[in-house]
Amino acid sequence: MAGEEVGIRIDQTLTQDATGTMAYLQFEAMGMKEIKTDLSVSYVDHNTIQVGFENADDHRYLQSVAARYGIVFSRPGNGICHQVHLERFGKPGTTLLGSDSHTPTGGGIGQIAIGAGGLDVAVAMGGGLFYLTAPKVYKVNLTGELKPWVTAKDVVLKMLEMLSTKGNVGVMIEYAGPGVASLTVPERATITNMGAEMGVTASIFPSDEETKRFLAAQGREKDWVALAADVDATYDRVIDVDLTSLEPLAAVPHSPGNIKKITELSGMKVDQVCIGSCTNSSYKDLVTVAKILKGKKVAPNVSLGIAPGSRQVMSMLAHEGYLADLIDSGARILESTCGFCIVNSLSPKTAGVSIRTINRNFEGRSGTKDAQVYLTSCEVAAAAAITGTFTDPRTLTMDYPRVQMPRNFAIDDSMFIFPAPALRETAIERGPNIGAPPVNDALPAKLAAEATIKVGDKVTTDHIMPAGPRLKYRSNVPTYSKYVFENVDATFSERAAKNKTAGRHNVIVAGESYGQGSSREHAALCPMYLGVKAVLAKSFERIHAANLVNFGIVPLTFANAADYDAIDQGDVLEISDFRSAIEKGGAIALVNTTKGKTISCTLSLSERQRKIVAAGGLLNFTNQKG
Ligand code: MIC
Ligand code: SF4
Repeated sequence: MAGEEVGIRIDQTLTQDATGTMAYLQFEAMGMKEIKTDLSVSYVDHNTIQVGFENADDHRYLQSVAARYGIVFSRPGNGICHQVHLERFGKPGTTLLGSDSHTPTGGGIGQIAIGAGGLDVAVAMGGGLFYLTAPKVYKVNLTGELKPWVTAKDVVLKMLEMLSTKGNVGVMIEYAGPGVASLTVPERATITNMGAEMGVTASIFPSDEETKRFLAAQGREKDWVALAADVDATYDRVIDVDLTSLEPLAAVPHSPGNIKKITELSGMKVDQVCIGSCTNSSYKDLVTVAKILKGKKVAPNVSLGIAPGSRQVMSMLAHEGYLADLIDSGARILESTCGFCIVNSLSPKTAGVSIRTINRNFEGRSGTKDAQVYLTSCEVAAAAAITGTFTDPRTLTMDYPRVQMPRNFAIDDSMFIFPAPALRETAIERGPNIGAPPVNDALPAKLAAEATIKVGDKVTTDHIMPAGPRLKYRSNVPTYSKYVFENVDATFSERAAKNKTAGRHNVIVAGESYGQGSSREHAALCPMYLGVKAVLAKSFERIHAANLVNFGIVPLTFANAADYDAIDQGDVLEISDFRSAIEKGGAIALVNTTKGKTISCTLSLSERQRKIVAAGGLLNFTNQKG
């Protein structure tokens, strides 16, 4: 029944380095001895900047843990987790749980692929169920065919225009209809990838002849099964998208849901173009870019960075001569990693206009606070790189380069380290920056707190826990905690820590759709470390709400959204029967003693989740159960 909590078995897991260290530290803290999934892969793709010893130590820790517990290790340089997983491991009809919000990329190959916090992934690796709200299912009926220069990115930007970035919690999207057959697997994956920006749990395509061709070209035809929805399936909503009617689009600053037509932006000067990320860096994407750039030069006012999504893509571009076309155009060729997408390089100039083929343009996420980031297809990005302005690619004086999918991809799995009995004796290597996961106390009987910070709508986990230069502290919670809300309110962490020392609790007050974006559980873990006991918001996004529960922070919702205005930052808040009210469930009365007003809050947690928060989080809960 939609809305009820269900537990599902997980066949495959993936982690990446930035969330992975904490996931494996938690796996160890739960006393797990080996993995129970069919396949678990640990990718190193996010933080490869390696200024200082921290990242290199993290990589070595991950490699040693993988060897010891029977996990496949994808070495740095092998590519971005979602792109590589699609190429080498994704299997139609299986479940995949990943400690990264873009894990739903796997829906492009017919997997039920879901993003989650690292602790949930650790539990799944150990054979535990993954709990989620049984979803509502929307069917997207695709008809027609994309016109030249219009792409899968434009399909998903159109979807974002229709569904927006909020209000879709607890929804799964199934793509169907006659238009599906015209889309290649990587194009389908571009669409399912950005379901994360809508806040849906997962998006899925059928597994058809095209899926079979892709798997065969990857030497994995045996992984194929035919999958399609039952003809009499019923849906909570049906959305029709006529592919023929679409045109090139962009998400404009500062949300993936702010959609405009490229024709509305034509002529605007561009400072930077970045092509890559798990959304748009497949072989087909980059060969198309190479064909557009061939024989031309990057405009003098533009800096163009290109990061191929995987070593497979990079190697094929090199062997087939396309890499030379990119280099000759003046593009800056970057490693096959997340790179600029996670602020590891290429922050734009002050107030710079940056066109990116990525999936998120949250304010400040590029590393430059006042940068204006636009999200587009590779075609629009390449056109802007040569003209120096937003250009409708349909106006370029060339035919659309229709790139065929290769009959055979270049398969080379030599940069994976596969599990082997001899490796099971590996000693785990822990650098000095790697600490044990912090332990929380059980939920206090009474909440006596300050509204330590009040934020608005659509606060992302990037706002809560910045990445970029702070990323190297992911394995060191005491240090990373100093940067909670760094770019929103730089003194928050200090104030929260002071309250904690004085025996006062902290509460975060927020508007709608709190916790959008990244799955980073540090956005719950570090506030927990600072003594945050509850977040009171108008609404929450799925992964973040689950992470709050996992770390013993209560996600409370305003029963009446207008009461948001009845709390100011600094107000004293109390719930006299905090713990027992949470244990019981139902309505909760919070008293704002500063204003002398009682605020009614609701708690939409299952009984299992209420027990977890009462215990102070999932680690305590699991250890209690023995
Ligand atoms: C992102 O795109 O925001 C990230 C970086 O991939 C995150 C994971 C992280 O914060 O490490 C995500 O999407 O979950
Ligand atoms: Fe990496 Fe960016 Fe994809 Fe996140 S969205 S996995 S940072 S490429």
